Amino acid sequence: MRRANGRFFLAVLAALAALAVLTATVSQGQGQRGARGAAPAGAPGAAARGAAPPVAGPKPLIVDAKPVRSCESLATLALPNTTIESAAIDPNNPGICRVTAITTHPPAGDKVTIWVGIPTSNWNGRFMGTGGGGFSGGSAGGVNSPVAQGYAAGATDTGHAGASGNFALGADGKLNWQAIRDNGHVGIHEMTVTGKALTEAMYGTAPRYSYFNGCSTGGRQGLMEAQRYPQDYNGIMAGAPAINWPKLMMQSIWGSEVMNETGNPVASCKLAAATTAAIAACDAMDGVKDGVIEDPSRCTYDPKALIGTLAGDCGTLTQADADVIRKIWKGPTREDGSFLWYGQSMGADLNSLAASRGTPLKPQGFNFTVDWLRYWITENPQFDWSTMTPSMYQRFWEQSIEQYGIVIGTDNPDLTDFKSRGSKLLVWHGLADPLITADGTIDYYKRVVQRMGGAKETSQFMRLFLAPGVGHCGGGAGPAPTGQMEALVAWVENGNAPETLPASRPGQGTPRTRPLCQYPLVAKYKGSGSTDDAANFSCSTGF
Ligand SMILES: [Ca+2]
Repeated sequence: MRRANGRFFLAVLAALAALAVLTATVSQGQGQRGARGAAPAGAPGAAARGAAPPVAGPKPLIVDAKPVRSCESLATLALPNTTIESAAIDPNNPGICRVTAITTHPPAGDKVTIWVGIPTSNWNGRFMGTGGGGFSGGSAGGVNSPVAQGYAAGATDTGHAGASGNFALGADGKLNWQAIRDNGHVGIHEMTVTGKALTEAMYGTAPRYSYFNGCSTGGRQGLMEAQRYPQDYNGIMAGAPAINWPKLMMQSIWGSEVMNETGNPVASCKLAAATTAAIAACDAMDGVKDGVIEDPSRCTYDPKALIGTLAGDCGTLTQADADVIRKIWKGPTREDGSFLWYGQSMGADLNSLAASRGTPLKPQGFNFTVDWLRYWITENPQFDWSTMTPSMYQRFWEQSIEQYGIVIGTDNPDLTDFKSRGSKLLVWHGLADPLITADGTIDYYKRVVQRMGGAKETSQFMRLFLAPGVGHCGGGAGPAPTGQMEALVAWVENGNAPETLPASRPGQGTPRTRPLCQYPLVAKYKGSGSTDDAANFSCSTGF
């Protein structure tokens, strides 16, 4: 972000603010307050929408829980490789005991900051870990919403401040592998261990159940916990998970790379026109004309239909424009045209990743990928992504997976230990997500099903729910999930496995509601009654 201009920086700030809202939102299980097209702290166009009423937390597991020691006394607690920097009641909120701890891993000299919030009374007997967005591991404010619901909660910076990926390169110009590991998986685990220990010290009893709740990078962090530290959580909520990270980082610059290579930066209103046209062409395929493509994988719209038409102020769409748009939807390929990864789904805003700006128009590389190429791949902070040729792109793709797949890929389908502990995993993803395509999540889910003995076996501990028309972690034209955290708690503590997740989208007057069905089922209109009422839909194998 050091090359960012002022406007872009403001957009990043707006996205960060939206993420803060998002974290609170997801914690409350109120998808409708999600951020529209919000980046994992990066894309423009993020804005918080609406306001959700505060949600009551789950029923306390301990009646009238009382601390056995003062908040301040937690500062004297001895934890391995950990320094308690501060422990005090929040001066602005006497209901929260805030603890800041620093963990290090000798001899690395790294510094993982951990923020823990513990209710000063009426603790509900549970712990909740919270996640971050983009390269940001999390924020101190992430604990506020869960603490307000009675949870003890934790968050961490995963070893570095800020949202840039530049921490991967040390001051000596070499890769800082401890910082990379802290960000990849160690930080969240340390936060979990420390958070639980502090909670137990304050109340004299360990949390009965622990949950993780995150979206985007938070979703990745949740799945990493299930894969690598299955003992940490009883229930994990992973929204729009940024798994397959090394592929995702390279995929995110694919559209810009195509525009750059073909010398054809496609203007934003042309990209928007393509999305609008795809929605118009495929909206009714699901039986309900509502501005949402329920299953983008069945949409085969070809942008050649747009050639010669006018796209707002951007002029007439050309054959070359249609070729670029088709490649963005198709996704990254090798030089020989063979498959590397999934493209943007039809119905998702294409400008979040492949924006062109300026006069003359110039494709803008997605900022996380610009960081990725500079600090993680080329180890050259001056690297200019626009010098990348197709053969370099293919080589960087391979390097990305080879070098970082194990530490941050988060795509290991073996969840045997997680399953055998009786823990539960809820994953949801918006099908119009403009930053992380749901296809990557579906791909992972299918690999889990294959590894773990089939769909039925898998559904005992992991369920995937897709949200048609929903953007990144919320927003968009489709109803976003609500109450998913409550559903997870009911599954973990009472064995009530969710068949559907309720979803709602606030509009003029009555909100539009829909059931989100367990993948691969889809919500099919029964044929009568309001298409804005979830009661008129049922889960089906097809439309
Ligand atoms: Ca539709």
